[in-house]
Formats: sequence, C-alpha cells, structure tokens
Amino acid sequence: MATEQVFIALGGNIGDSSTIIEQAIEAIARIRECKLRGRSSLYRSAALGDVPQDDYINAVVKIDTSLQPLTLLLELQAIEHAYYRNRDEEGRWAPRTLDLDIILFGDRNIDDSHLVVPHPEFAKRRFVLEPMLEIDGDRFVPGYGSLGYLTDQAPALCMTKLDKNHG
Ligand code: A4P
Ligand code: MG
Repeated sequence: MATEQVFIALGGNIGDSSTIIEQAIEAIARIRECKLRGRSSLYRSAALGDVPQDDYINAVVKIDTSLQPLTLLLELQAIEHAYYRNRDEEGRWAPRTLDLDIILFGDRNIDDSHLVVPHPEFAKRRFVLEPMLEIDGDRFVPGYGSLGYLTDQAPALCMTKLDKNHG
C-alpha cells in the first residue's frame, strides 16, 4: 500500500514531560499502519505565547503511514487522551501534558475544519524546525523552502538540546 512521510511534533510542560514524550514516541511507533523512520532528541525551550508557564519539552518524529490524515489525527488524539489531556480545561496556549501536532503530511495541503497541514505555525517555531532539521536536514517543504533556510529565518528562542539522560 502507498505510504506517505509524516512529521509529528510532540510537546508538553506538565508533569514529567521528558518521560511522557518518550512514551508518546513509543505509542506513535505502535499505531497501526505506521512505521517510525526517525526521531529527534528532546529539546527544552521557554514557552511561546502570552501565558506565563513552565518551559516545554519538545521533539519531532518522522513516520511512514498508509493511514489517511484524519485517521492519523484521531490516533494521535487517542494518545493525547491517554496522558489525561483535557481540552475543556486547557485553553489555547495553556500548559498541557501532551500536544501532538501533524506538521507535514507528504506534500499535501489540507485545510479542513479538523486539520490544517502544513501546520500553520511551524515555520515560526524553532522548537519544531530544529528537531526536524536534526532528523531530515535536506528536507524541502514546497511553498516554504528548505528546512535550513526556515530555521535561519525563524525567530530566536531560548532552547537547549537535552542529552540522552534528559539533562
Ligand atoms: N488541528 C488542526 N490542524 C492540526 C494539525 N496540523 N495537527 C486541530 C493537530 N491538530 C490539528 O487542537 C485543537 C484542534 O486543532 C484539534 O482538535 C485538531 O482538530 P489542540 O491541540 O487542542 O490545539 P490548540 O492547543 O488550540 O493549538 P495547538 O496548535 O496544538 O497549540 P499550539 O499553538 O501548538 O500551542 N512553547 C514551546 N516552547 N513549545 C511548545 O510546544 N506549545 C504551545 C501550544 C504554546 N507554546 C509552546 C508550545
Ligand atoms: Mg495540538
């Protein structure tokens, strides 16, 4: 069956975020019809947005999947729920246990009430671009440019790559 390459960004800033993100990567690798092709290190960064909150831990994974985009979105939301994320209590930009965003789905442009791809904010977010660059340095995003170019252009953000022990 034909597969497409998908980039998923993971983020969280409540609880033991490093462990939650590692477990979420394992859960993504177990989704039916998905094969994990790459994963970044974990990164710690200051929270973006107006709400003062704890630093975030972020990472990006690359998978091959034959699932349709909305089916994959539902699978990712099921993983978010497994970490007790409560959308009713957490407003936009609010702290969250686990946020899973589809950044790219092949070269598709999707603008649906449930799913917008490429993710509309990805090119402004160093905590998405730098992990993507780590796992796929040569990637060119149609309509946007190369990941290297996008990362050079992105606003500065106080961010550290964590070592294997999540220091
Ligand atoms: N949805 C539409 N497009 C997508 C997509 N490409 N991927 C819809 C995933 N979901 C998508 O989701 C709300 C709805 O978006 C979903 O039901 C889905 O149908 P949500 O996760 O509750 O969205 P949200 O919290 O309103 O927005 P979002 O975009 O997930 O949050 P943000 O904008 O990512 O902000 N600072 C740092 N340093 N690191 C972070 O990770 N994250 C945020 C959260 C703020 N500041 C941060 C970080
Ligand atoms: Mg989200």
